[in-house]
Parts: sequence; C-alpha cells; structure tokens
Amino acid sequence: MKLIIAIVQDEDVARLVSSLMNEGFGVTKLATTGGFLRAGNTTLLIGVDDEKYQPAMNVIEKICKSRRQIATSPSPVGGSTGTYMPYPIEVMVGGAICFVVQVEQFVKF
Ligand code: 2BA
Repeated sequence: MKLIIAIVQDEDVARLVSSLMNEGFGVTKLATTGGFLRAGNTTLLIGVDDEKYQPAMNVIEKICKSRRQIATSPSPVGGSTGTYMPYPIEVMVGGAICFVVQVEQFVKF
C-alpha cells in the first residue's frame, strides 16, 4: 500500500475529490498554507493499494492544472530594521506536488 500526499490548488480540489471518490478512492482533505506564497492550498491524503497507485496518479495529473500567480513578495524572515518594499512576483504554481510513501501498516479499528 502507498500513501499519496498531494498538495493541490484550492481551485482544483472539488473536481479532484469528486473524481477520486467516484473511482472508489478514500481521501482525507486538509486545509494547508504554502510557505512561499503564504496562501491557502489543500493537502490530500490518499491511501491506495499498490495496483491502484497509478490510476490515482492519473486522476491527479488529469485534473490539477498549473497556473501563473502574481503574488506580493513574501516579507523577509528574521525581521529587518530598514523599510521593506513589497514587490509583485510571478510564480508558476502546481499542477500538484505529490509525495509518495510506502505504508508499513494500515489498521482500521
Ligand atoms: P508555496 O510554498 O506557497 O509555493 C507556491 C509556488 O511558489 C511554488 O509552486 C513555486 O512555483 C514557487 N516557489 C516556492 N518556493 C519558492 C522559492 N523559494 N523561490 C521562488 N519560487 C518559489 P509549487 O512548486 O507548485 O508548490 C505549490 C505548493 O506545494 C507550495 O506552496 C507548498 O505548499 C507545496 N510544496 C512545494 N514543494 C514542497 C516541498 N518540497 N515540501 C513541502 N511542500 C512543498
């Protein structure tokens, strides 16, 4: 069994969760925040049997789009004594960032 930890943009979540559920996958949704943009995103935990791993990844790949986002530059970490001038930056976010880990044990009580 594998656990897919997928960080996706909020815009893609409704369609992605529906598609995964329709195909019989179990999904847990967490509200998360990106460290760079400090904007909301969503992390999905999807536990899958090994033979269902690739079909699940195919659904994620099909639905999650990459998008350009204009954001204000994050404020410097660590504080500063001078004046800080935020400036707009463009970044390409997504489609989805996926971490895949082998599950040692799956127990349901
Ligand atoms: P954020 O950290 O808010 O990053 C949003 C987007 O900003 C990233 O998109 C990337 O294009 C850009 N970015 C991130 N760090 C940057 C930096 N130091 N300098 C310049 N640009 C930077 P994605 O790569 O698609 O990442 C989307 C979200 O996935 C991230 O949101 C973060 O929440 C998560 N993520 C990405 N890589 C991760 C990692 N290695 N570990 C944990 N979470 C990660």
